[in-house]
Amino acid sequence: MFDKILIANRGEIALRVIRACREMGIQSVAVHSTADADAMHVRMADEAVCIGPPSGTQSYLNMASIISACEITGAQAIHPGYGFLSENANFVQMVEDHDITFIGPTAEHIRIMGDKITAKDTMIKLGVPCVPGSAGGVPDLDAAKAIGAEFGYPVIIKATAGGGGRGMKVAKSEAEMEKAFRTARAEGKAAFGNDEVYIEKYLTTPRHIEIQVFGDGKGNAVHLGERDCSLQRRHQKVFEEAPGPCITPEERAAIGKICADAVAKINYIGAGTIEFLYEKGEFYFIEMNTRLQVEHPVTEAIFGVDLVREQIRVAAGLPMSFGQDDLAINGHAIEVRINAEKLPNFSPCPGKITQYHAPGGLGVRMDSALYDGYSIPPYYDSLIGKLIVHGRDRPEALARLNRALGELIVDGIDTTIPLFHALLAEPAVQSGDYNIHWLEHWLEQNLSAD
Ligand code: MV4
Repeated sequence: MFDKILIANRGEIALRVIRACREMGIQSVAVHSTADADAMHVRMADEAVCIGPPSGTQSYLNMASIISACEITGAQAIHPGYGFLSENANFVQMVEDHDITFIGPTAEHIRIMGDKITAKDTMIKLGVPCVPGSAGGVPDLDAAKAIGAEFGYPVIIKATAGGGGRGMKVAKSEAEMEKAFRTARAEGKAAFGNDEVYIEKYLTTPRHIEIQVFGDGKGNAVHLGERDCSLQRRHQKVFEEAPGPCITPEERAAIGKICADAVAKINYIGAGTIEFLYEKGEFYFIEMNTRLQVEHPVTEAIFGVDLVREQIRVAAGLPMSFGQDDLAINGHAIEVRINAEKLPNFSPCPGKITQYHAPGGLGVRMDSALYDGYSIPPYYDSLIGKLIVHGRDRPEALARLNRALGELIVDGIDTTIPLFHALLAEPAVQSGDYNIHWLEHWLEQNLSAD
């Protein structure tokens, strides 16, 4: 096992990893920008190294600085958290070239899943159900129109280097194809330097269901059920739950086995998430994320496992501490993302926290790097906390969320807390009867954003 791990991240996820290290008797090294000198992750880690100026590009994305920090402190492994360098195959390569262990998948797996055409092709070969559409890239407008005619409109054109909603355009008819095709291409080129696109049948009212998988890199893998993350705004998740309110145990076991078998077959190592659209009882693969996700705590809550501990174990060459037969769902968990944002437009709202009080009690977990008097810097993501509640069933989790939100105090800035009070009063949220478009429609009608 490692003696010392460097955490190449900040905020709540850095604390999350430091906590796992401490429970495992591993020393932790924080890295930070000059703007984060007073940040909680710097205080909580055993050591800290300043790696650059405020901008993410010059600090948390600065590969050379991070490797240097490892060499100076003698850290043997790097945990990337999520975002920043967590899915950067070149970084993984550089880490390994310096004989440091990357706590996460191989550069090759990150590369495969980072290119959406290669990812989909891989999943098809592994027997994972995908959205019907083009076999690989679509070279020109004529080929695009042929796909539209074959699968029927509407279709969606996606940049292969995209993901998370960037470089995607819907064409509702052949008349819309030219503009949609050119725009998706141009966005792919501008945002990622890659204009390759592929086309899928557009599913109009799906749910976003993602399967948590975990592999040991030696051909063994498990699934930890699904999370329903359908409540999103502009491709940002705001409310996530597990298990999915609409997924039956039979559906879970079937899609879970397909996913676990797929990642076992490629010797996948560590945590991964296979994202699906779910419509009319069918799962359709869209993307795989090769990292620990923001919403991993809802899975931890219902399965009673520590996913970060497992990531560290398999990275050190140890077996996972559980197999599929050891995993059973207990109750229901919900996470809400507390962002430093001002409603109704969700505009970033950094500033000084004059008062912070975290909720507590049975079934409540607050993952946050906030403290009284902390100043949220304007340079990074607006996520400032995650409130996760766990109950014996969905109604109990909802009631507990309502209770915990009432205890939570974040003064001095605007946050998304009022949004969750309002959402909990909605019959559709109470019944779990929503799809990926529900929140955008609700916001339009209730918050009149923009
Ligand atoms: C789709 C789709 C409908 N049909 N693909 C959006 C982000 C990226 N992960 C994939 N996305 C979508 N792909 C087909 N064939 C609808 C979306 C989509 C979406 C997906 C998940 C959660 C929220 C979403 C919001 C709008 C569109």
